[in-house]
Amino acid sequence: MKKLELYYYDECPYCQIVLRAIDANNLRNSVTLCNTRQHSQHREKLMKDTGRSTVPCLYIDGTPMHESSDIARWLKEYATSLK
Ligand SMILES: N[C@@H](CCC(=O)N[C@@H](CS)C(=O)NCC(=O)O)C(=O)O
Repeated sequence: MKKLELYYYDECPYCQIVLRAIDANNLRNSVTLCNTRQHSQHREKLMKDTGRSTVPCLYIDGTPMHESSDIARWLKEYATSLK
């Protein structure tokens, strides 16, 4: 199992795409949600690691991936590999 952490905030429509992909692929229990608006330490970590505060960002075993479409595609492939 990989360690998956999604940096996001609810008001971001691109984050909603990824949250829907998490639900559609039954991965809700596999992804830790890190809200960057509710917890400044998450935003600061994102800034430190990537140089920007852009969400969504999925950390896969500590490596950040941006772009909602790339993340949604990766989650679908990952979920398939778990079956
Ligand atoms: N092309 C990106 C767009 C992501 C994006 O524009 N996110 C906005 C929020 S909706 C953002 O993080 N803006 C900078 C910020 O809030 O600091 C994607 O599809 O993931």
